[in-house]
Amino acid sequence: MIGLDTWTWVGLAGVGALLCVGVGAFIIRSRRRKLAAPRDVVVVHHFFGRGLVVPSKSPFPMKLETFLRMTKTPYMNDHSGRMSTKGKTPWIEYNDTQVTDSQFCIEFIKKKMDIDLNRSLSEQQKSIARAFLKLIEENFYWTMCIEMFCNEDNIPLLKTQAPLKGPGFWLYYWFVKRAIKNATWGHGIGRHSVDEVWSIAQGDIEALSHFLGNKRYFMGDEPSEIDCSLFGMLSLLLVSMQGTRYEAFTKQHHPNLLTYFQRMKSTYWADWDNLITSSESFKNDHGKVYFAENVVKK
Ligand SMILES: N[C@@H](CCC(=O)N[C@@H](CS)C(=O)NCC(=O)O)C(=O)O
Repeated sequence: MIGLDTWTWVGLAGVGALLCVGVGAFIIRSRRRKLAAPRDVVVVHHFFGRGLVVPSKSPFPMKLETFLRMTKTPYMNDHSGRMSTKGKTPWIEYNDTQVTDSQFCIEFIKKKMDIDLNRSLSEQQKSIARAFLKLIEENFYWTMCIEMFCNEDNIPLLKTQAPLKGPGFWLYYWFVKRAIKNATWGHGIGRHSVDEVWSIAQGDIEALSHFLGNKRYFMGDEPSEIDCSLFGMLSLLLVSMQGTRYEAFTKQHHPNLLTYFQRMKSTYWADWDNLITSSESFKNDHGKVYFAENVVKK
């Protein structure tokens, strides 16, 4: 009898705990309020807020925000951390439409606003830009994820930038590392050793640097779409990965990438220092509309 009662209590306690977790999760979710966005303003959803040393810890929101800045499209950021229906960030809301994936977001905005940063490129140049976009986002990006989370030399650097400290850091580290291992195993690149991946990364950095050469922008004298993606990824490589062999190799052997990065930063991100969370003047820009003056009054 006593045994049965005990198990009944254990069962009830279990159900109670599950209910508490469920209700708690519901309350937290519903508290992540939707931003009241003005009409005709693009809302960019980010996973985290601004970063310690870069305005976004992820290169994909950096790419998207750079595009919005280049095209002076009215936009605002939502840092509440809601993921897209595909479980990724960034994603956007524009009036009643949701679009996921930075590239689909750019395609959507181009169509809506009738803008095309690639208009002066030939068909052949567009093909080259597309091939480099895939190198940057589908190959090089993963090498950097592997270096940061699978090369233990970089744990001290990760600790300085992680959103959680103490035991929370190890939980965060374990969780992200596992996600990266799973994703890169499926991709294929994660089946190589960390040093083999590093040799792939060196080839990518070299290719980017050689193609850029002395040009002002990646495809020539004028900025084009590929610059948004390259700039986003260089923010990770040259700023977030400070102190790693990736950063050292690039600065030492391919300094044109650094010069290019600095030029893009001063042209499109003059407010960079005010936006990073380590800055004295950091203010969460939740609610601020960039280029509000460009909202077309209908
Ligand atoms: N192709 C996507 C990539 C976005 C992406 O990978 N975002 C990462 C953050 S850097 C993410 O949301 N990861 C969550 C996950 O994979 O579960 C894009 O261009 O938006």
